[in-house]
Amino acid sequence: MTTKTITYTSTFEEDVVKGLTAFPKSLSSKYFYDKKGDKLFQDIMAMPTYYLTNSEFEIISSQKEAISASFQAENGFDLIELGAGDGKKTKVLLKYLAEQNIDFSYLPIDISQNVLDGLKESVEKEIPGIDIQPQQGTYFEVLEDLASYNTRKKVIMVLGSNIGNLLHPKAIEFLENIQEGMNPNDLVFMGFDQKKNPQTILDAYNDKEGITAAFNKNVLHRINRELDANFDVDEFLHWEVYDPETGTAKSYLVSKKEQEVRINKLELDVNFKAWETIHTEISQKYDDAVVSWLADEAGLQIANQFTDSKGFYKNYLFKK
Ligand code: AVJ
Repeated sequence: MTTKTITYTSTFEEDVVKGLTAFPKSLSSKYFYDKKGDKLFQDIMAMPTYYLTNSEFEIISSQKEAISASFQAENGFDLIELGAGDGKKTKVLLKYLAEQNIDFSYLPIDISQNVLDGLKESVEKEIPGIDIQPQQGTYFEVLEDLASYNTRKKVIMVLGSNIGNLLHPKAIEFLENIQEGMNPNDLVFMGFDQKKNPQTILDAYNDKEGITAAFNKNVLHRINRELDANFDVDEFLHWEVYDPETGTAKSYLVSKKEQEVRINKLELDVNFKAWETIHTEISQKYDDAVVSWLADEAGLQIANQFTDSKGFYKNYLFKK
């Protein structure tokens, strides 16, 4: 018998093989974000039904004074943002800090140099004189680096309820990793989408325009493009469920029929039974009890919290 061995040249390839040969099948939501996916996520953030953006924008806009006051330190501070994106919400805070002549530097961290270049340009244009020092790399590489050479107070900021893509054990690991890079006076400022009317949550992930469906299905287009595959994307259905007991929203792609997909670059044939699923994303919703449990497990404490007028969303401030 001869066995052909193919060497996977990226973790994307490895993860696709693992996810599509497992039962049940899954693909990680981190692979949503190629150029097309980034654009679709921007479109999602602009939809009124995707309330998370407006809620967090409201919190930052209406409570910037109190938020800034909690960040301040005698020798100033470094505001380190993980996963900065287009910075729409962050800029409100940056503008306020700059207007108040508060001593701080802004260090956005992103894996994409492209994103960082665009952000730097727009921040410098809108907030002249700001000290912005983009750091390219994964969160942990950069946080480790900063912990080793940085002495002034750090405020680590993660907006957008991005932590919600992680199951609780991974979320604890993420918080713990951040905690390990913190000095005693450092803070974490992080957004957590809250449990609410389940219908509101379903509507946020199941818009009639089909933008979220396109975002979810983009991972199949991406496999087609990058791995020379032949997914018939229209033969998959975007399906969202929300469990109000656990607070977990889950996204699936459901095969509408029995079908076979060829992924040439991986020399892989994938069979789908009719109505077989690919799990693609979790978007966890929280309450105070769960957040304080996560914090406790990670060696952090809730120092303060800020919420919007509807109580849809909270930004927590954690200390060590
Ligand atoms: C960027 C992970 C916070 O889960 O709400 C939006 C991504 N997925 N619509 C979320 C997303 C579907 C979003 N996060």
